[in-house]
Amino acid sequence: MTLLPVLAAAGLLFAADPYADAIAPSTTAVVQNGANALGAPDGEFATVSGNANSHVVFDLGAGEEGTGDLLVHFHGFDLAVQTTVEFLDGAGQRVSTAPLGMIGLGAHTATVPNPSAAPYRFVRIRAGFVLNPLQFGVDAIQATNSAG
Ligand SMILES: [Ca+2]
Ligand SMILES: [Ca+2]
Repeated sequence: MTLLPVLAAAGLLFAADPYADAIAPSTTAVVQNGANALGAPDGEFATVSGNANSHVVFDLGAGEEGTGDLLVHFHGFDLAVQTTVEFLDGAGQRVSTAPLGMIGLGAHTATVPNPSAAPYRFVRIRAGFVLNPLQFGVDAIQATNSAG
């Protein structure tokens, strides 16, 4: 561990971890075992459920904004759940939107192609269709920090 300060000083470490730290209070969906969606993937997942007007908002952390594509480590209960991901900045303003199809039962990782290089702190996942309820598990939310 003594190498870490040296690596950080050399700019070789990310200043912050790329995972969600919290579920934001603006979440309207029902989230059970929410802590399981935070931090690095570990096989333990939170369950998100709600109607087509509900959404869940993940907070990557203050000063831990992500960039680039997003990885959603999910646990599918339905064969396919179509959702929309909105990337929000630290002020809650939307910087981009992308579709997220969570395909397959059980544990999978989906890549959400983020069309913007703007940093984002919050990730809002909402139902992709008017009549499509939200029902999925989340193991972890991870920014790839691939842009910029
Ligand atoms: Ca974080
Ligand atoms: Ca987890």
